[in-house]
Amino acid sequence: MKKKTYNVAVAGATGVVGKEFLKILEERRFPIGELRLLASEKSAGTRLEFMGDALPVRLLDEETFKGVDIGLFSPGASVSALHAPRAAKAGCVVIDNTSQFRMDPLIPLVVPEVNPEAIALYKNKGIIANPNCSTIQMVVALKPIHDRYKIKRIVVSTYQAVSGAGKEAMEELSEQVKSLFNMKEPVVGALPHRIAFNCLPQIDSFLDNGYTKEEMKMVNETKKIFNDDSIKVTATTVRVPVFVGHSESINIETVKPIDPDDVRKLLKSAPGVTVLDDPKNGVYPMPIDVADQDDTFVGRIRRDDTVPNGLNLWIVADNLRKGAALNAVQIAEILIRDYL
Ligand code: 3JN
Repeated sequence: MKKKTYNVAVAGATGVVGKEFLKILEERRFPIGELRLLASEKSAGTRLEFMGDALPVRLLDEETFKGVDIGLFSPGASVSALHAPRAAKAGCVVIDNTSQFRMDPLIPLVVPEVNPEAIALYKNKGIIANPNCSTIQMVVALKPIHDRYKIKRIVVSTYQAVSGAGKEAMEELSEQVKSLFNMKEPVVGALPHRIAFNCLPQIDSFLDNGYTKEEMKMVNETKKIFNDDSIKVTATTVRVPVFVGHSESINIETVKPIDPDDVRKLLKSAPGVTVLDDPKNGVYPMPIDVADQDDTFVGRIRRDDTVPNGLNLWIVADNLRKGAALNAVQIAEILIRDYL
């Protein structure tokens, strides 16, 4: 018989994504039996609010997953590496928000609007991977275009909010702005350089090929989610002084002739997408409008006539919601509807 409620654990509950998980579970009235909030030693012992109760945050250890149906993980890749397989062994289906398992061929990498069928593969290892935030919003908007026109090549540049780097980076941006207005030297710590009134063309560390790990996540994850190794992707990822909401400037080339009006129509009926595209009246997506919203917003849709079938778009989404917690909860909703 189907369960009425499910026991859920949130690992990394005190982080920015952890807190977003709680907000979204509450908003969407996820049918929770028991909710276990888990964190490292540093944060265990504190309390977080859920549905009007102040729930204790417990230490993430080997015992914590007994009797848990679904684990929503965002504790950092090394913690997931250790605890996700343990949780899965205890019978909990883990939806992991870190990069740890994304490229494991036995573990599905899922965006519900794009490849919900891959969720069935959770049975392989008891783990489902949630893609990187920058990848998620890009594939949500490009999936309908890929299905109709077949995308050959994607050139993407990102403008990523500091919340993607965690609460320390958010505090650092605030503190640096205050310092600069008070003629004090801004303190740099959470990000590689000063972020206030600046742009940093580095997210995560550099690899030998000259790209950052964040850039290569976008390349490799897109191929896996689209199940298409032939699609060419090249990325430049940039941190900008915005608190919430990642933006992306995207150029695509397609096999079939592509028409901007057609794309606008197509995207208007695409799941999880809102088209905001009336540039003459100043209408296009911006992070300040998109923070706290569920959809992926698309604007500035226009032809690139420097190549035979080219198109430019501007895509913005809340990196903590669709880019992380919301995507994972949507996966959990399909899991309980179709599998658990
Ligand atoms: O910086 C951003 O905007 C997104 C950051 C993602 C991130 C940060 C640290 C570690 C990840 C990720 O989700 O890929 C990871 C990781 O899990 O490797």
